[in-house]
Amino acid sequence: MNETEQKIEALRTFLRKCDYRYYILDDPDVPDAEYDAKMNELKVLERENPSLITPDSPTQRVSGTPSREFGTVRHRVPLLSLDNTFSFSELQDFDRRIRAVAHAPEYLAELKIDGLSIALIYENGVLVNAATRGDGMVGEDVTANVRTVRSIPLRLTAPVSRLEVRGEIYMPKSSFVRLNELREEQGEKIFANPRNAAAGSLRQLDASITAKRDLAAFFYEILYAEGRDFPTQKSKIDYLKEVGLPTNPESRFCHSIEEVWAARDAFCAMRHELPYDIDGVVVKLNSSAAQRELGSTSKSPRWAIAYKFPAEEKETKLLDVEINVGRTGIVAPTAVLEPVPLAGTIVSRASLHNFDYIREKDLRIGDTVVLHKAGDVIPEILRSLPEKRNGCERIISVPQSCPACGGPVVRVGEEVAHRCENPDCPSRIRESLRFFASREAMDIDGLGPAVIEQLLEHKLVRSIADLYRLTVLPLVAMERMGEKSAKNLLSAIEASRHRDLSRLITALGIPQIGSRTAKILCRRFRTMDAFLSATAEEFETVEEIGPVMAQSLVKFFASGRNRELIGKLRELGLRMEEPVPADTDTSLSGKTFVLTGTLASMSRQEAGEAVLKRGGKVSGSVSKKTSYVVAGEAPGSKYDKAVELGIPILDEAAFLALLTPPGTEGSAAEPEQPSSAGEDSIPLPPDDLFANL
Ligand code: 3BA
Repeated sequence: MNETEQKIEALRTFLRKCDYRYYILDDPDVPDAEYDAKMNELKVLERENPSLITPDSPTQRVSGTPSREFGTVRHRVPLLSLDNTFSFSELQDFDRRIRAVAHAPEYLAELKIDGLSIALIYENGVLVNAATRGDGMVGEDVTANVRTVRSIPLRLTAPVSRLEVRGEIYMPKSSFVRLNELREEQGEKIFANPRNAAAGSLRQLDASITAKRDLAAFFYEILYAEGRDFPTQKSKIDYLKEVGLPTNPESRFCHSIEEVWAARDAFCAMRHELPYDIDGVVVKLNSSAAQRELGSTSKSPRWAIAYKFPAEEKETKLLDVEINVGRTGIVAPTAVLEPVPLAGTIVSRASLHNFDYIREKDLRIGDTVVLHKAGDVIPEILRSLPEKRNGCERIISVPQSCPACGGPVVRVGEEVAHRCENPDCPSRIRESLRFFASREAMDIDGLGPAVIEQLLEHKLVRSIADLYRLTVLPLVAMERMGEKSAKNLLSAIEASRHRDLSRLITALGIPQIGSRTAKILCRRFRTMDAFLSATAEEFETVEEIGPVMAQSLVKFFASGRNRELIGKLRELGLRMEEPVPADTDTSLSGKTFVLTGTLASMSRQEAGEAVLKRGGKVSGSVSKKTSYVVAGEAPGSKYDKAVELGIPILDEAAFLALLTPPGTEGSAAEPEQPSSAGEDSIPLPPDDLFANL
C-alpha cells in the first residue's frame, strides 16, 4: 500500500467506526463536523484516485443511474410468513402446541416492527445484495436503494465470507411526519403511515430519492453465517449486533405464556414513546434445536407467532371544517372534531389534506366519523358512517374564493392542492411571518403567533421587512405589551439580523428548501449574491440538490418581488453571509471559471464541483468578468472568445495545480486577477506571524 492508499483506508475505517457507534451502539463519539470533514477528505482523495474507489467505501452509498425497473431475486430459502393472533386465548393455543413438543420452553418476545421485510447478503463482509420479500419466493432487487440506508453497513465489522440475514426496514415516525409536511406543502399525495412511506421510499427506481428519505432497519434472522452455528434466537441477535447490523434492543425472555402476555402489556405501554411504529409482538421459541423439531408448514414456522395489537379507532362527530391558507397559498381543510381520547392524546382536529380526500371519503359536516392515528401520531379520519346520518349533514365544497383575501382559488397542473395565488393574501403573510420567526428559521424569541396576529391587526407589519422597522412606541400601544416586553421583542428581532445566511434562506420559505438543505446550500454559496446569480446547473452541482429543488431556487431568486424583499432586508442590515468554518477551502473565492473541452482526469461536472467547493464560481459563457477559461481537449468557441478578450487560459495541468491547496507543491503561475468588482478580500498577515504556533 502506498501512502495515499493507506490514508484512504484509514479514513474509511474511521468513518465506518463512527457509523457503527452512531447507528448500532447509539453512542456517537465524534462531532458531526469532524465526520463531515473526514468524509470530504475521503471524497477528494477518491476523486483524485478513481481507481482506488471500492463499492464498500462510505462515499459510495448512491451510485449509478436509475434503472427502468427492478431486477428480481429468487430467495435461496423462501421468506416464510408469521401466523397472526389477536387474543390471549390464541396465544395459549400456540403455547399448548409448543409444549406438546418442547419441555419448559423459553420464549423470546420481540417488538413487531411495522415495516417491510428485507433480505441481505454479505460476501467477505461486503453488502452484495438486498431484496424485498416479494411473494416470499421471488423479491425485487433493491440493492442500490438499500445501500443508501445509513444504519445498514456497506461492510461488516468482521470479514465473514458469507452472511445472509433478514429484517425489517422502516421509517421513523418523526421522519414520516416531516416527509408528509413537505409533500403536503408541495401539493403531492401524502403517505398514509410510516410503513407506506418506507415502501414508497425503498421502491424508487432512482436510488438518489431513497437516499433523501430517512429509512432505518432492524435485523432479527440469520439464514446462514459461514462457519457459525446459533443455539438460540438470542445468540443470532447478539451476533448480528456484533458484526455491525442494527438490532432491536427491546426483546424479552419469557418462561410462560402469561409472561409473554405481560411483555405484551409492557410493549403496548411504551408503544407511543418509541420513535418507530410497531404493530404487535413476535413470540419466538428461543432454542434452535426446539425450532427444528417443530419445523414449519409451507407458509410459516410453527415455532413463532405474531400477536397484533388491536388498531386503536374511535368514533366521533365531525363538527366543522376549517379552511386555512398556508404561506405558499395552499388551501388546507381541517376537520374540527368533538374531542376524543385516542392513542395517548385528546384529539379535536384532524387534517383533511385536500378536497379530493374529502370527496373520496364522502365526508359531510355533522357526520359520525371513525378516527385513528396514522403512524401512531397523526390523527386521521378513516371513514364516515353514513348509516348514522339524520339528514341534517352538510356537503363540504371547495371554496370558490380564498376565505382570507377573497381572491380566486385555483388548481395548478397535476397538483391535488388548491391554492390562493395572491401573494398579498393576509393569511399567507401571517403564515410567512410565523414561519420566518420560528425556531428552525430566524428563531425570534417572543414573536409567536399571538404577537404576530396583533402586529398585523395594528397594521404595524405588512411584510417580513417591516419587522426590522418596528419601534417601541407603537408596540406598547398594543394590548398585553408592556414596555419591557416590547423592548425584549425588539432586541430579539435585532439579534436575528445577525443570524447565519442559512437561517435566512430557510426563513424565506423557498418551496422544497428546508433548514437542512439551506445549510448544505450555504456551505457552497456563502453569500446572498451567490444565490441571486446562481444558475440551475450550479445549484445541481451541490450534493443532494436535484433538478426540482434547483428549479425552485432559480424561480424564487428570479422573482422581482423576492429580489425586492431581499434588497430591503439587506438595507435593513440583515446578515447576507454564511460564516466560513475554519477548515473550508476558499482558495478560489471571487474567481469565475468557464470550462470548455474535455478534461482527462475528471468530468466537467466534477471540475465545476471542485471550483465551487473552493469558493469559486462557474459560468457558462466567457465575459470580461471571467477569471479563467479552463480548456481541455477539443475546446469550443469559448476558447476563441477568451483569446479575444485576453482572459487567462488554463490547460488541465494548470487547472489541477490551481486546485491543489496552497502550500502543497506546484501552484501554477497565477495570472493577474481581473478582480470582479471590489471583492472584500482581507489581506492575510505575513506567514511568519504564525510561525511559532
Ligand atoms: N420477527 C417480523 N418473520 C420476525 C423469522 C420469522 C419472522 C417475520 C418477522 C419467520 C418484525 C415475516 C417475514 C419474514 C424474515 C420472514 C420480527 C418481525 N420473524 N421481529 C420467525 O419485527 N416485524 N416476518 N421476515 N423472514
